Amino acid sequence: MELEDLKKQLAEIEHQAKSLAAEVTHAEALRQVKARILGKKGTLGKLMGTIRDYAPEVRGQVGQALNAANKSVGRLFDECANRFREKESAADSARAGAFDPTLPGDREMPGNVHPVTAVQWEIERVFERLGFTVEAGPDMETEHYNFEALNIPATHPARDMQDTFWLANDRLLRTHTSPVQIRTMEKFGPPIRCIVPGRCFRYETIDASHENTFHQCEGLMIDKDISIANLIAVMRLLLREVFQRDVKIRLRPGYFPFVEPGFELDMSCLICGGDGCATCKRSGWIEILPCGMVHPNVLRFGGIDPHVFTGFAFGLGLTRLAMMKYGIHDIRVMNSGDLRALVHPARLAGPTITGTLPLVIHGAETSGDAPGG
Ligand code: FA5
Repeated sequence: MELEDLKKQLAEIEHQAKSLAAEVTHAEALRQVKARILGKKGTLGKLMGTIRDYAPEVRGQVGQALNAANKSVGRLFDECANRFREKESAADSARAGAFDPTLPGDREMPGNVHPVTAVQWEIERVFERLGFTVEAGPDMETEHYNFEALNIPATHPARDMQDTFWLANDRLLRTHTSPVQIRTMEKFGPPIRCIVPGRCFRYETIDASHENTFHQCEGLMIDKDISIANLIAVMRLLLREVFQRDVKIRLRPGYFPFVEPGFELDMSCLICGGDGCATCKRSGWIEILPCGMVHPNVLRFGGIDPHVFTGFAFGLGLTRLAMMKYGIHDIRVMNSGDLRALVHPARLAGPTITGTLPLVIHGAETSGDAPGG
């Protein structure tokens, strides 16, 4: 085809495209028209492939003419498509109802501290008022601090009660916050009044009240003439301050190689009111505060003369305390990233516990009647 003929044909195609674009009423019809003209087998599409049939000296002009037509038709169809889109979104808005500026906007979910952190801060405040310092120790501990210096030698059966994750560098993930007792004795010497909130790890089966990663808060008071009466008074005060009321507790003998005598302090389960549930393993009691008088051997390991100084220590189950305080039925919620857990401190911040929130993981039922150890 001569160049002049080609130009005429292109003008016709553009004219045809204009009238077709003016006629189409919806997007699907536009798509078909577009295919008929710009598609590979369309009127213009076919011509686009003919450039190489022209003699080299006119190819430049042919290319220019074809490109100009292609651009102008493409722009025409794009404008048409935009019109359809605008029409559609206007129709959508009309369907959805008119915009009402008086409606409240989407509410952002406020951030909040984790329930364990909230309880930890509260405990820190209580103890700071009593003149205690807040200490910390490493999560990755040596066998010496975690066991040996706490009067638990390698052959001691008590090691079985706290199986843990042993690391390639001969260290272990600490099973409790008690190693920091020794570290603090070594660092400061007597008199000592400190608490140690922190993360602990145990290799154990997970259920409603047991996690492999949980928080404890150690407490240690060493001075002259410290007695069990001091221990019980401080424990009572702690629970009263945290729960803002007297909580039913029971003290029973408990064995820990690093205290003598040792006690288990249980509190009445606040999830079921003491009737028995999965969280308290149907016993009505939650084991929360093991404690006792620091064993003379432990004082010696810490470089303190047991003939001059005595002391008490406790290992509060911080995660379980947070569960009791905020009515969280299942410990697995705590490390799950379930944002509903973060609602608790804000919602229940107040002088009393007002009930429990429905945070139950299905299948959380556990067997066995013994109080959760
Ligand atoms: C100890 O860890 C002792 N170090 C506590 C202690 C310190 C006793 C000082 C005497 C003097 P126990 O293994 O019972 O003890 O753990 C203490 C608390 O941590 C428990 O009462 C419980 O509330 C919590 N706890 C223990 N294991 C878990 C677990 N797997 N998941 C969640 N909480 C746990």
